[in-house]
Amino acid sequence: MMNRDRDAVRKLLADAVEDGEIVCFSGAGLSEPSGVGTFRDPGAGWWTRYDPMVLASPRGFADDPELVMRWYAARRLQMARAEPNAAHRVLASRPGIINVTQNTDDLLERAGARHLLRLHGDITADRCHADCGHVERIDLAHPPTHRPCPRCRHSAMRPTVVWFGEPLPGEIWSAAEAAVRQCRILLVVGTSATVYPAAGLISVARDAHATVVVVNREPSGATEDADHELLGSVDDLLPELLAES
Ligand code: BV8
Repeated sequence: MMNRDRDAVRKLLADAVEDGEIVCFSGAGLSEPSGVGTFRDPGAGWWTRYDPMVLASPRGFADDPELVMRWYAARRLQMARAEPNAAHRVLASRPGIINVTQNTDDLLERAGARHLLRLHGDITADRCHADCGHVERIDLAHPPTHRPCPRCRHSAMRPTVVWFGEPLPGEIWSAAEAAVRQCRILLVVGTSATVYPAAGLISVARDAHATVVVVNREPSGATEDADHELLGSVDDLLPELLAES
């Protein structure tokens, strides 16, 4: 049964104070109030200007590495100007919450989140696409464009993110699944819940009889699995729902 009652959700979250009882599964909507483009919002989303299945893929990189690295440079410049918002900060302030994020930005870390699992990698570094082991931290305010790997010179440098068609990092995925299996509440925040296997964590939570609470600006792929769904902006709703009582 869908329950949009904020007070019931606030009490549910307040009662879950032990470490790991709450897993927060987040997507691009969590960083939207910080001015970071989402992926599917009409008009604003990166996906409306470029086809993500092309640009965020090994094939897209092989076909046009200059375009792909220009796309990442534009996103990195936007992230360089972004600050953690009130939703990042309240999630980071509750040490018992395990944050499992699809986001590749560093805003949850900068807000102080300690227990963080990043399913789709980290946009703040580049690595050799041939996996020779060379990795470079990126200054988001001065993002690099297409360049060869300086160590092996067999391939080019690419962001340390998970592209479509690439596997998620095995240890992080296993840790995320295990955390969701053991949680009491899965808090689904700011995601269309359309990318797999990440979105499959919602079914993992339901199968483990956890309560699924969705906080999103609009109905999403998580709506049908939600025990509670609150519609609104994350930076308004989360501080209210997770305020220390
Ligand atoms: C895999 C990193 C297997 C890159 C991302 C064909 C070939 C291969 C695979 C597939 C295929 N067909 C399907 C698949 C599976 C594929 C997939 O799921 N495709 C989808 C499109 C159908 N998945 C994969 O390919 C995955 N890998 O399957 O590997 C494998 C196994 C072994 C060996 C080899 C292969 C890899 C998927 C990872 C892709 N990388 N990102 C980069 O960032 O450039 S995914 C990308 O989209 C983001 O990282 C994000 O994680 C993801 C989902 O987006 P959301 O975060 O949900 O954002 P979105 O804009 O969609 O929604 C935002 C929501 O927030 C909206 O609902 C909006 O209303 C709300 N909102 C906005 N503002 C606010 C708000 N809510 C509240 N407050 C606000 N202020």
